[in-house]
Amino acid sequence: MRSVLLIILFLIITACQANDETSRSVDMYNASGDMIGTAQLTEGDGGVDVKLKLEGLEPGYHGIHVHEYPKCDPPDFTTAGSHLNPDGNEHGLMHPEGSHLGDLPNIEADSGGLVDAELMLPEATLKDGKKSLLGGEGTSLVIHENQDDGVSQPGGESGARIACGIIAKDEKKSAETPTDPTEFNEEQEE
Ligand SMILES: [Cu+2]
Ligand SMILES: [Zn+2]
Repeated sequence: MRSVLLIILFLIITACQANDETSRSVDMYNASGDMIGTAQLTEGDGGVDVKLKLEGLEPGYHGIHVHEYPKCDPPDFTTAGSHLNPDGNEHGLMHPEGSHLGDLPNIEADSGGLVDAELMLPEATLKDGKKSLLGGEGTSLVIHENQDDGVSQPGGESGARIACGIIAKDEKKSAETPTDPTEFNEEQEE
């Protein structure tokens, strides 16, 4: 009897994982590989809600976007690819032919370098589909050195990528240290 119940429980859990994703916790890392906070993603009525709690940023505004690949190799995070853009739009929330699916409003770090913000990705979803943040193996969330001007191509002149977190299809990978720091030299030849 007990094993039957366990099997039923297993089937229920498996079914839930298969097609009904409604949240994701994303650990954010800086270029030195230190964790600087988290982003809580939640499926809402009008898109995906992004709750950010971060520390250790330069005070002021920073661009932030969902990028196309679930790969955050420090220190430059170029492995995250471009902004998530399944519709082939122009970059920028203020662009007349924008915006990328992954474009977000700037975040502001206070004088102590802290960010406590709630943003919205109005067209996105965590469920299946063209506008999913969990399509393929997933995507990533990238924070930039400077403010995103909302119109310049291809990235709003927001400068270097200073932090990155994996929005992984496989939930375990969203909370995994991205890369062994001792591997930097081999991986960052440019
Ligand atoms: Cu970006
Ligand atoms: Zn963009």
